[in-house]
Amino acid sequence: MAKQRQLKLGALLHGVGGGTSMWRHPDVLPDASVNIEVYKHWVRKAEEGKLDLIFIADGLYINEKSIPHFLNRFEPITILSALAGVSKNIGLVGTLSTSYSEPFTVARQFASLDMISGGRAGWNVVTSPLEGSALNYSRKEHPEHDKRYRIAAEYLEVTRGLWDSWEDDAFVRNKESGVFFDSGKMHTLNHEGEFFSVKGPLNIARSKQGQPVIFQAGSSEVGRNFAAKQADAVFTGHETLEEAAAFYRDVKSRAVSFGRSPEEVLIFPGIGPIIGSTPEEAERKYQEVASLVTIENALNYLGRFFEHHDFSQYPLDEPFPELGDLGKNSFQSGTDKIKQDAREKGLTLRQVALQLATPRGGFIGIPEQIADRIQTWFESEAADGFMISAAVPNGLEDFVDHVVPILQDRGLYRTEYESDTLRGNLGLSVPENRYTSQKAVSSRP
Ligand code: LFN
Repeated sequence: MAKQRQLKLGALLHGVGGGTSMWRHPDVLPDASVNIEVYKHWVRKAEEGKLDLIFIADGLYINEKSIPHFLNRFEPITILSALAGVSKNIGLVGTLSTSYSEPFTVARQFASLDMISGGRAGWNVVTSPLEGSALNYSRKEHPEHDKRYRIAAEYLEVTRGLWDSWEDDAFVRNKESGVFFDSGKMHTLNHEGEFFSVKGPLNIARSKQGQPVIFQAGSSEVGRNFAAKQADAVFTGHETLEEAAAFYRDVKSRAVSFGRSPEEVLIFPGIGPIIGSTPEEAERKYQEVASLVTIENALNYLGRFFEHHDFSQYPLDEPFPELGDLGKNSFQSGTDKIKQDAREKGLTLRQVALQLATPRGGFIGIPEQIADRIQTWFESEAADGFMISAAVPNGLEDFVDHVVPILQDRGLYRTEYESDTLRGNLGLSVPENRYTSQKAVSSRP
C-alpha cells in the first residue's frame, strides 16, 4: 500500500510583514525585522507547532518605495545560523540569488548552515527579479529573464557537484597514524561551463542530510521547468483551489517528464491565514490591517512588480493601463497574472492596486474553517504543504495554537517530528554522494 501522504508546513518569517502597512498596527513591534528576540520567539513557536521549516525571503535592491520590511532586515544566512542555535528539529530555509553571487561561496555558506544545524538547511534558489540589483553588484545590466535561469541551472549543477567533494567517510582523523583524510574520497570538480569555471574541492563535507534541500519560487514557464527538473520543493501562490491544482499537476507532470517521480518535488502554496474565534472577529482583523493601506502605498506596492514603474501617473478610476512587455523581465509570472486579471475582469487601476496590497485570501475564519480549507486543498492535490505567511499580527501564533491541533486531531499532521533533518521531516531521501555511487557501479562484477 502506498504510504499515506502527510501534510507539510512552513512559516515565512517576515519581520513587520510582507505588505506595506502592517507595521503600523498597535500589536506589531515596529522593529521586528531587525529584532533577534522576535525571530527567536517565532522559530520556537514554529517548532512548538512541529512545523517543517521556517523560510526567509530576500532581495538585493531597495529604494524609498520599498516595502518597510525590506528596508532594514537580516541577511538570510546570518539570521538562519543564529536561529539554528535556538532550535533542534525545524528546517532553516533562506533565499539567495544565483544572479549575484558565486557558486563556490554559496555552496560553502549553505553547507556550513547545514553542518551547524545538523542537516536542517534549505536554499531557496532565486534568479533575482529586481533590476536594480545590478546597481549594487557593479554590473551594467540585469541579465534577461531566461538567461537568468540558464545561469541558475549551471550554478546549481556546480553547487551540487561541490557539495559532493567529500565522501561521507573521507575524514579518517587518525591521530595514531597521522592520516587526517582518505585522498581517494576527496573529489575535485573541475567544472568548465558557459558561465562558471570552478575547480573545487569544496572546503566542507556533507551534513547528515547529504545536501541542503533545494527550494524554488518562480512560476513562469522557465521557472516551472527549472523547479520540475532541479527542485525538491516549490514555493508558489494561488488564489483559488482550481489554479493551485492546475499548477500542482503541471509541475508534477513536468517532473515526470524529466525522469523524476512526482513525490520528489513538493508543492507549497503560500497562505495568509486570518483566524478569529468567530467569523466576524476574523473579518474585523482583516479590516484592521487592510484599512492601514493607503492608495499611495498600494500604487507603490504594485509598481514594485513592474520594475518600479510609477503608477501615480494614471487616473485611478479608469481601466488598468496598457503596459506592453513591462514586467516581463522581473516578477514574470506575477506581472502576467496581474495584467490578465485586470483585462478579464475589467478592473480599474485602483481596484488592481488595492486587491494586490490588501489580499484577503481564502484562508479566513474560525480555526475549523482554516483547517477545512487546508484539508480540501491537500486532499484535492493542490498542495503537498503550505507556507504560512502572517497576514495579521500574531498570525503564526494563532495558527500554531488553534489550527495545528485540529490538523493533528484529524491525522493530517504530525504530533512529533519524525526526524531531526529537513529532508527527513519532508520525507525526501538523502541524495547519495555521486562519487560513492559511481564506485558502487564500477566495482560491480
Ligand atoms: N527585496 C528587496 C524585495 O531587496 N527589496 C525590495 O524592495 C523587495 N520588494 C519586494 C516586493 C520583494 C514584493 C512584492 C515581493 C514579493 C518581494 N522583495 C524580495
